[in-house]
Amino acid sequence: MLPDNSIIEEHNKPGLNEHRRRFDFVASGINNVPGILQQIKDLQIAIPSWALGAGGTRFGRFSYGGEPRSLEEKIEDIGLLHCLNRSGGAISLHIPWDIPSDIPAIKSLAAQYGLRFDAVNSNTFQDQPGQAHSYKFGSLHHSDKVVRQQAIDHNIEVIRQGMALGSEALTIWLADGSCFPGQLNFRKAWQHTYESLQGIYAALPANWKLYLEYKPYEPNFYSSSVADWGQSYLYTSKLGSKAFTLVDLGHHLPGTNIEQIVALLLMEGKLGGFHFNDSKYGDDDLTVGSINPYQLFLIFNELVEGMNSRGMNHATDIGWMIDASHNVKDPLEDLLQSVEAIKIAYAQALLVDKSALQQAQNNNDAALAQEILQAAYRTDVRPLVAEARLQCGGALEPLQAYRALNVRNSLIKKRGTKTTATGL
Ligand SMILES: [Mn+2]
Repeated sequence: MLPDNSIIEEHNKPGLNEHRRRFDFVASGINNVPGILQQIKDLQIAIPSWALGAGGTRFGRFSYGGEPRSLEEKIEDIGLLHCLNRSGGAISLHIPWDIPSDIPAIKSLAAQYGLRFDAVNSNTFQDQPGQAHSYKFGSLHHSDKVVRQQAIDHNIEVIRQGMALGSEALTIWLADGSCFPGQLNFRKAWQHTYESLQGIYAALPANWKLYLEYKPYEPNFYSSSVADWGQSYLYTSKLGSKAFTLVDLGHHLPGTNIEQIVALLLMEGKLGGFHFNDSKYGDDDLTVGSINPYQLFLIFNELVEGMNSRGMNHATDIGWMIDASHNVKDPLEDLLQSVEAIKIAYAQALLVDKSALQQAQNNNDAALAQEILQAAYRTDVRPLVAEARLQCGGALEPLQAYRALNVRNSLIKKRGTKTTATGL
């Protein structure tokens, strides 16, 4: 299924001269090009197993054909993306959608494609067939202890599955909340959620992290039991040193200053990971960088500055994941675009003249600070990202290569037009 390296090389050839011209131009204005290229290469983005099929809305779902029918085929798809862009070397699984039937076989398949297993995700926002108790009124925050215990046990089972695969983190997103005033006692809901999280936390292996994701609304529309970064931070700081807050970019109300949230969580050592996507209104799960690429850059600017100040490893000390859903695009094309947008924002953030910015800040020179940030943001770093990819054996233009190699058609031929991937 994977295109041979020589096929990618052949596809790259016609564009190499132009690439070289563009690369030399941008590189001539940058100090330490090899160091920057290495940092770009090292940043690997985990692809969610649930984003490989067509995403739906509550109104409908329009299949793309050739969607992966099994965990094996999801791994194949991510392997293919990684082969083209050399930047998606990890997979994030959702349990129970992706329970492996043969763990050694799945591990060896992933290794064959150069993929590792990033955070595993639990699911207490749906009822599964045969489940004893319903999550209709929540899971970890539920008023009934029996329901809470069922949700705790599920999360512990997800940890067990993840351990077998070599994952080292659990992501919890709770749909828990209420739709109407008076439905819930906020204090009790908080206490129940906290005690349930303690039960899960106690089952974490020593080298694991727990990521607690927040979201202001949906599916509940009056309150959410982990609604914002402050609430997540309250839980994770009480839980202990293995618990962190996860920032999903779409899980903020319009206009929220996400970069400031990121800076403060980093400062407190509580920023665990990201779910990248973009949004115009709410949890739209659009392609990363498609709506507000400047915000993405500003977030990465805080990340680079904050991680450097704490001596953190950019590639490994934060969980880099995409969480998106594709309604009108080929999901694989969308993921290639999303990964590219992340790498571009990261490369731009690496180019910010940090000492000049600090000086401008110390002098309260707002105009100069803006000039410095936008000088980096307006640099066309695409040749740097492409060069990093080329040096790793990837495609010069992954999306073009994907189309030229007719990947979707061959997937449809192999899997059929009516397949449906599990996911959102
Ligand atoms: Mn998410």
